Amino acid sequence: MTMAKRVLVLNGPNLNMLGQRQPEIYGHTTLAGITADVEAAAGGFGMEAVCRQSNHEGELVTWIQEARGDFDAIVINAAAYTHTSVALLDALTLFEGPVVEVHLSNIHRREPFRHHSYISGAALGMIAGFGPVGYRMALMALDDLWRTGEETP
Ligand code: CA2
Repeated sequence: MTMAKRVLVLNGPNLNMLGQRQPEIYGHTTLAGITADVEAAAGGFGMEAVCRQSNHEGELVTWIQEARGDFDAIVINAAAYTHTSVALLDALTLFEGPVVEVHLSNIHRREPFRHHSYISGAALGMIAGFGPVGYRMALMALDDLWRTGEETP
């Protein structure tokens, strides 16, 4: 029997506030709701998802470093660190498996400072603008990648 692929799902600063503020941008779903949905969806794909959130850049960097050899892929919504963090880019670049970047909102419809992502340079692809379902879409992309072995250039 093949081992279930292990996916580390990381959420960055302030995403623990989901569902409590700015529902017009981020919706009514809480982080606990997203986590439950991701874990269930991962099970459906025969994967195991481990979800973590931190408000601290260094903690996210450490978790990415520790993921090497332990996880097969990383799904990450780095939140505001998306637009500032070379440290996260470097850590994700060192990770040997696929990285999928997720954003709840369409960052390209928002303020210009949100249009640039440092971490996209380490990601296979980015999903933005579809709210919480974006995490499930990321798992679907990984499932397809692992079943076909095909990466889009
Ligand atoms: O759209 C996304 O997922 C973002 O990564 C969310 C970040 C933002 O800085 C990025 O530009 C796009 C912000 C997360 C803040 O989460 C909140 C949750 C509830 C209330 C207020 C903020």
